[in-house]
Amino acid sequence: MSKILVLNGPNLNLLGTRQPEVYGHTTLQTIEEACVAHGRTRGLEVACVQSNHEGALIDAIHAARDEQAGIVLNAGAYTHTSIALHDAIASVDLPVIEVHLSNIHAREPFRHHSCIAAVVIGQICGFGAHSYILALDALAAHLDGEAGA
Ligand code: CA2
Repeated sequence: MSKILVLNGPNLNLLGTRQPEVYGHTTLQTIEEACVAHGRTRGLEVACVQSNHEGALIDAIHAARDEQAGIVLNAGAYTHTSIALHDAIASVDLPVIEVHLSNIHAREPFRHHSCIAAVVIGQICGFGAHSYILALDALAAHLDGEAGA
């Protein structure tokens, strides 16, 4: 079983409590449980980490180098600001899939740019909690060596 890290950034611990019109009603715990369960069906052992701190996210990416075969990352607002996260992803030889609940390209202009897009294998956004499931499927296909995945 390949091990996968599902890593969530700032404020995502508040999911389901505020702004449901943007981020839905599903809590992070429910999303994480769904990732673990869906991962099993794809032969993936999913571990989940959330932090509100940029450095802790970078530490988690570094630690994944020795532990995991890939990362599903929702970097939250750090997506749009963090060159440090870009560099952390570039420094580990792991496939990373960028996910967002919302369609960042249909929102405010400051959300249109992703600092990490150039160093991930792909971006999935706009499907709510299902974005994570789609990302796990994409990562499973990538790890299975499927063409284009
Ligand atoms: O759509 C996404 O998944 C985002 O990564 C979410 C980030 C946002 O800054 C990105 O542009 C897009 C924000 C997460 C904030 O989550 C909240 C959850 C509940 C209440 C308030 C914020």
